[in-house]
Amino acid sequence: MSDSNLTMERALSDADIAQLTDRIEAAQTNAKAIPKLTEDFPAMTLGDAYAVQLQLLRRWVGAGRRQVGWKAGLTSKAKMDQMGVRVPTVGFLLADFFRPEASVVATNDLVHPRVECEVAFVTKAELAGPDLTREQVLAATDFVVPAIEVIDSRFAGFKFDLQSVVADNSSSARYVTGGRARLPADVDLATLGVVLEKNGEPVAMGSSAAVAGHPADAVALVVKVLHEIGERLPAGSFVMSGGITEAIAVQPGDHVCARFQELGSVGFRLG
Ligand code: 0L1
Ligand code: MG
Repeated sequence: MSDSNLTMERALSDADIAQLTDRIEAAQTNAKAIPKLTEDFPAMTLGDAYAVQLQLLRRWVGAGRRQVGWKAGLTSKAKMDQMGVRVPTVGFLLADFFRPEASVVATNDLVHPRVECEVAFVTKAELAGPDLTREQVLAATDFVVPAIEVIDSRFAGFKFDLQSVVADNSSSARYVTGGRARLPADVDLATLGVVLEKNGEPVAMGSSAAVAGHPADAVALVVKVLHEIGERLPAGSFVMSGGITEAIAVQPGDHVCARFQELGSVGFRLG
């Protein structure tokens, strides 16, 4: 990807954006892998990718689905280096992406499910603008809660680039919350440890510091990207602040459990 593709300027026509939205919608709805979008649209920019993501959001909300918030994607340095970016991506979260703790999360409607541990924020005041501080985010936070995100890349063979991932709603698929909701002032969000177990064995571990240095800074970056695409974060939003651990591939029958310091644990089975 050249730097010119990283611009928020649009290069594609409205008809192209509609066609790409059709492709992503079909891939997500039918759990069918597709080639990365830049194969047919090499001029596609980051701005085009967000135009696709927002068109998908408008279509689904127009069809009666409910948005609950946003997520940060590609927050860890390792993922950013891999994709050649310095700013996380965002993806929207719908109420129907939620699955209850201790439930069986189906995989027959997913392509490449992987799980990662995240701290989720629930806000009590609107957040907007390009330069929010950690303190402003924390002041607008009602509570934090532990979560596991099930990400799903819809691209064949995991071959994608930044534009394709962003158009694919930053691989958003499912999320599960549980454990113990806490006030942000009552926990040290900077250094929360978490261990991810699969079938009773630890498979990944990390510290919340892996998420943009501090999960509240990751939320500030989400709001910055939202500002760039003409969106804001209303009070009452649910925000997933980004993967603390690497994403671990899962298959039917697996049981996963994330054990967070201070926030308790959250687990479920894959079906
Ligand atoms: O939540 C995320 O970090 C999104 C990652 C997007 C790329 C991938 O699917 O690995
Ligand atoms: Mg994530």
